[in-house]
Amino acid sequence: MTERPSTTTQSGAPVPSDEFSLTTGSDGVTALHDRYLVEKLAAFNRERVPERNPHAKGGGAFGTFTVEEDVSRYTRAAVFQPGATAETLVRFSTVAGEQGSPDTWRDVRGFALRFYTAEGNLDIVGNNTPTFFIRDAMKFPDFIHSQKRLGGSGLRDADMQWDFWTLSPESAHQVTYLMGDRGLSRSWRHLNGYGSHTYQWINADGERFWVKYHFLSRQGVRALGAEEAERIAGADADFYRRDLHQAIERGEFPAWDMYIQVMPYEEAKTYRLNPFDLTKVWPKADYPRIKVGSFILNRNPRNFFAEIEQAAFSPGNQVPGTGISPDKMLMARVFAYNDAQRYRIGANFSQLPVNRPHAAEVHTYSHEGQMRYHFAEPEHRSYFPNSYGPAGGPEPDLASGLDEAGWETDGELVRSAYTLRPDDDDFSQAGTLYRSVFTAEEKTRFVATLAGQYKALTVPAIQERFFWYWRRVDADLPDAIRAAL
Ligand code: HDE
Repeated sequence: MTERPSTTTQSGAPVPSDEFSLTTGSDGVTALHDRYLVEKLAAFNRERVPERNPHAKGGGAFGTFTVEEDVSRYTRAAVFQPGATAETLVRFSTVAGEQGSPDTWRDVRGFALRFYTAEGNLDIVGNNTPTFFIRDAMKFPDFIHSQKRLGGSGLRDADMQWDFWTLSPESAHQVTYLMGDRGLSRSWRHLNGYGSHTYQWINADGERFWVKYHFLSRQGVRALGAEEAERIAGADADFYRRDLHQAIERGEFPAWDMYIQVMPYEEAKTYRLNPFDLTKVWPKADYPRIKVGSFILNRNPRNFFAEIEQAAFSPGNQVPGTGISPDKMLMARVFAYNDAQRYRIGANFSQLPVNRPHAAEVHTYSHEGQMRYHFAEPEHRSYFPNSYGPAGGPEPDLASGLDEAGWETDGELVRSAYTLRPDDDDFSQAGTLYRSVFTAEEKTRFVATLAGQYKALTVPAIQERFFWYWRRVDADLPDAIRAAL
């Protein structure tokens, strides 16, 4: 039995007690200079960092990604070369609930995937749905506000949710996913992940391709029933977090197969749908999925707060051979995620072990700022250009890759919706999802869910628009919902 270490202050001095404050006599007054008492209480008051807003409630694990096919004709990214492997981290989450909220509330599930690659961290921060509710970032705060709590009562509100959705018809596709089985995943192991947006891959010859990322669960996609999910929400708010943690403890490592859809660069200009509109999918008949590799999750975090709560994913974390696209949501996310993390965690969040690249080195002229931990050698200059050669610091590598992803762009500055393409509309892909993808049982559950959602509405105008919205998805839905009511 090894000796237990002595408790110390945070500056290392051994402390005499973790039970008694320092007082004058046993019954006297507490001494303000009881540094250990003050330190313990002050640290306690500062334990919480602002939770993610949205995606506050989640969990995750580490694993390994392996390339199993040859997709080098589409990308030069080291992480996607034949036989390459990379450490990964995935954080799963819900969107609307706060940190203590039940895992099994109906919601979209976040699927934030990091590859710690030899060329820097690559983050694909997606959901378990291949689409999203809106297509312009300007509406994002409004969308999230409508899913959270009324300013007056502090209560969540069905009228508010459906007021926003029925006034934003572009949401229909994603809301159809949400009200279907994918809104009640059986666990984080039983859901697929999607990059959702269109991204870009660039090969060694500089040829560009548009791609969509798909991560298909090897455990299958399974759902909870609505009653079961509700019961679990009351019995165990951390049902998913516990499930993943215990599966990995048991050595039951969940795995996902990675596929991409590839659209040749030029085709994006004439494709019948706007290929950058996040509320749309690319029909697999047009762009079949191509297998890339797979990843498993085989290591639980050793410290949940340090490694999961402080994990800072960003769609802006791209590597040579990958990039973003002119998707109005994606371009805004490149700014927003690190902005949120500078606020939530601090200016040097990327220096934390979970956010620091594992396989790539960091050489930068950024320095100082709160909690700076890694620093350059003394002879390293804090400015560039400088005349001190290698010891003076790094120099940019023009052919490196940060700017290679790109596209032609020009035009008058305007605020407007995307230009509509021949097959662009807000409802037809939602109708296809309902009619052709949902099984008969899923359709029945879906209609029952909509009936339940309708019952919670109290404002006539919103009740009316609710039926208008679902009629546009499928003409039979209003009668089916009424029959279920
Ligand atoms: Fe997020 N999103 N988001 N989001 N999102 C955040 O990042 C944001 C969007 C998603 O497990 C925040 O560090 C904007 C789409 C996931 O750490 C924040 C817009 C998709 C997670 C943020 C979007 C997502 C987040 C909250 C509109 C799927 C959890 C704190 C342009 C394709 C990541 C933070 C994790 C988290 C901003 C839209 C998924 C506030 C501005 C679309 C999975 O930065």
